Amino acid sequence: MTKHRLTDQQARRVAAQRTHSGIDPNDAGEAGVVIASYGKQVLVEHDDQQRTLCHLRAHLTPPVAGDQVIWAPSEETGVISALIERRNVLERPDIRGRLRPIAANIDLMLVVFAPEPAPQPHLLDRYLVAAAYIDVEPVLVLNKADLITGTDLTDQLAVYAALGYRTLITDHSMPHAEDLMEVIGDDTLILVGQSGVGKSSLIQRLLPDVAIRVGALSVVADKGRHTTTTTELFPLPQGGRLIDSPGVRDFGLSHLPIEEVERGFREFQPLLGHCRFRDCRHQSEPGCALLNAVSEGVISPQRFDSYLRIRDDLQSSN
Ligand SMILES: Nc1nc2c(ncn2[C@@H]2O[C@H](COP(=O)(O)OP(=O)(O)OP(=O)(O)O)[C@@H](O)[C@H]2O)c(=O)[nH]1
Ligand SMILES: [Mg+2]
Ligand SMILES: [Zn+2]
Repeated sequence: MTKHRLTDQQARRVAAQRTHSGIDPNDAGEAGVVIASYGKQVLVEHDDQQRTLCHLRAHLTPPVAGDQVIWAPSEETGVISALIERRNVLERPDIRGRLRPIAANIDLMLVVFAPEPAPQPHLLDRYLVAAAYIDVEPVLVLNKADLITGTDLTDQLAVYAALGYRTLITDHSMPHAEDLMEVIGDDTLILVGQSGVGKSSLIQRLLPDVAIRVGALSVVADKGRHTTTTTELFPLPQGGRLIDSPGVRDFGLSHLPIEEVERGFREFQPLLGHCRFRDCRHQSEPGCALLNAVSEGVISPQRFDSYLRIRDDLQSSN
């Protein structure tokens, strides 16, 4: 019960929002967390792990998984009257370039990759930029450890570990489940990554009694189909929450200003502002601090290439 009571600060925010949206501030309602959003209907979990499918009051910003809402029973379902201010929200542009929220109030982002399907170049770096932008700590997870051959992927993971990122090696039989549990703690984590890397399978391991859709890789690879189609929050009995998200082929960052992209490359930070020319584009200019760092092996050529690619997208979309 206490878990769902509003703090004074939250209550004030809700009251402010209700007044703002023309809703009677004396409206009864209780707090809940959004499990999943299906367009006009939203599944809310509230006291004692009860779940209620709710509609939205008109003009309310549609909530996403992880959102805290105020809701009240109404006929057979419920109705959401307010959205509590978000701590953060992960967003991504859709194919038409409109920014869409994916999930809210996230503590950690598990960026999952695997030997199969082969990692898309630059995708990990895009996620790291997205995580830095919303001030969420990313953890790089090399999954399907049973399929690892050679050292390419573990070498890649080591590059990120050397940059100070937390890293994990896992597989769905989870000999290292304790490592993952330790990372989760009481936090809300979102699992992101390409389709078929095993995000849902990891959640299934931690929640063996819950039916979760896990896909056959051949289907994913051949038809480009994604097994998980809705972002969904899974509360863990021992505390902590996992948010499963549909796999992606790419993660657009065209909505970010260039400074935010650069902030997402942590090894650039001590070098930015140290190029010979103040307006250095880091392309072929003499005295470029970034290019020098690449040739000295301080910045990995792959990471620098990711930066250039992300920057190209910004230019073409402006
Ligand atoms: N060999 C091996 N296969 C795995 C492992 N984890 C998952 N798989 C398989 O990989 C396939 C895809 O797993 P999912 O968990 O559905 O992948 P996903 O990342 O959730 O994919 P989307 O929902 O499409 O984004 C399934 O056939 C799983 O059985 C693993 O650790 N090792
Ligand atoms: Mg999935
Ligand atoms: Zn430069």
